[in-house]
Amino acid sequence: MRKYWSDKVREIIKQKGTRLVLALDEFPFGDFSREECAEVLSRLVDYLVGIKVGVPLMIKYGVFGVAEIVESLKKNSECILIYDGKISDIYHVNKKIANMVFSVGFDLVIAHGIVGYKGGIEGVVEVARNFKGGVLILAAMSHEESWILNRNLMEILRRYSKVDGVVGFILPATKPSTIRIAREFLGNDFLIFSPGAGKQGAPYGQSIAVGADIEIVGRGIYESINPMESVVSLMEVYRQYEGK
Ligand code: BMP
Repeated sequence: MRKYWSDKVREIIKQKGTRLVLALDEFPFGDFSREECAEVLSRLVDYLVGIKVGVPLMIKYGVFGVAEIVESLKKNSECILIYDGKISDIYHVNKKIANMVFSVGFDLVIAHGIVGYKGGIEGVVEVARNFKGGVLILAAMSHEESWILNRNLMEILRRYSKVDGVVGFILPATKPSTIRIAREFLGNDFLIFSPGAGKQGAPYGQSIAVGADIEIVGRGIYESINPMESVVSLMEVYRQYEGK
């Protein structure tokens, strides 16, 4: 599945001329009603490679409520849907979580690399293979005290790059050296998604310059007065990296 998902994501990047995945941690945007928000999202989707839905939205709307939103977005435009539960439990619980989210239409799920594969993330990977979905491994994080996790970067990359079903890694834009190191180690077969640009301080586009395929942006878009203007202006930033 690795080649399938990396080709698919890179094809959408080419088609849409952007590198952006929206982190949808809040819904609706500002004071919009749910209907208005759905409308804004359906227009934004043409300027997004994908949408990442996390735990806040799942708690608010439940897996089927989120599935409804997800399905309606997929109708409008090709778009990769990512569940960011940072799955990090033992094998059989991970399996249940992965089964639920893949069965409602998610394409990729994010799992915590530090948990370990055997008896842990293996549960997510097995389910992903059944659904022909993919797993993205969180290999380093963007926040201040993330060094506790990040010092394990090489071990996580070594371990998970051997696992069929793992299609890419999440690496922080706020720590560009982790992206450089990972790209050099992984080569071009794996996808790299990077959060941390905008509100967390990394300049937009920096993660792409050092080897990421995709930038994940949340508040910079959903808190913006004009989300459409924000996604269009980010396209200009990513245009510099066309063909990279
Ligand atoms: P924002 O652009 O609003 O800072 O959002 C960043 C998004 O990326 C959030 O959804 C967060 O869960 C995610 N993220 C992150 O910020 N740092 C990490 O190390 C890993 C993440 O998944």
